[in-house]
Amino acid sequence: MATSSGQEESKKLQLYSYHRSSCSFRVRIALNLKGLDYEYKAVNLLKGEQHSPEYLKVNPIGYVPALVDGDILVSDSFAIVMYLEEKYPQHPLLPRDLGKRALNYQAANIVSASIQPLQNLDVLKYIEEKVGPDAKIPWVQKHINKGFEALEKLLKDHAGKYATGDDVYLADIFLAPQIHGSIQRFNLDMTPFPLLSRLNEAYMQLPAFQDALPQNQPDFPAAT
Ligand SMILES: N[C@@H](CCC(=O)N[C@@H](CS)C(=O)NCC(=O)O)C(=O)O
Repeated sequence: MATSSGQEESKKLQLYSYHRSSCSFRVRIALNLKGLDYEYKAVNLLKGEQHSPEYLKVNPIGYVPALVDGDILVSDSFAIVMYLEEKYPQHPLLPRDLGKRALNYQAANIVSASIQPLQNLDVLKYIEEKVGPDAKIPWVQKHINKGFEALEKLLKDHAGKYATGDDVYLADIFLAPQIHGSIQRFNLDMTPFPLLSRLNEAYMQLPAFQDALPQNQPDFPAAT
């Protein structure tokens, strides 16, 4: 039987995720926006579960997220979000206008290709070991600042309530986790980024974004 979201009841989606992972957070937002129910499969990155032989069969590069939809397995948040967009057309994540669509690809890729890879766990461990523990946060902040400066300039003439107008699209799905993590994890000063700060406030009003927050995931550590 198919549900109103187009999902077959017998084939619930499965998402391999880690609560704090910004890449998983993107996919959780997309799933929520599209009203897709899914089973949460926790992969504890701090315990190194992403390197286990079982998980490497799911994603050979050993990163979360990965999505299982029946007999289809997709890894990499960008690929997963595009897959969801094509398979489940409800709540489109891309605008029809080609220029606006390209802007969404560009903003999403600044986050996914030019910011997040430089703050990945593997990279931070390397910097900590080879350069020193004190080098880690300045390194991350330098690269986030560079990306955020570009995003502020890129979006300033296009933003409405959200990054590329008054509807939530792909760019927002990538921006929200990056901004959230930059503040919470890397203590980034957001003063130079008034537009991104305003967008962050707007995202936090939306249930699809709130429900995808790290603290609302089943693998978020319980308070002791
Ligand atoms: N381009 C990939 C990057 C995936 C990625 O870097 N995932 C991080 C969490 S956000 C991870 O699994 N890191 C584990 C590690 O570095 O060992 C995507 O967008 O899914």
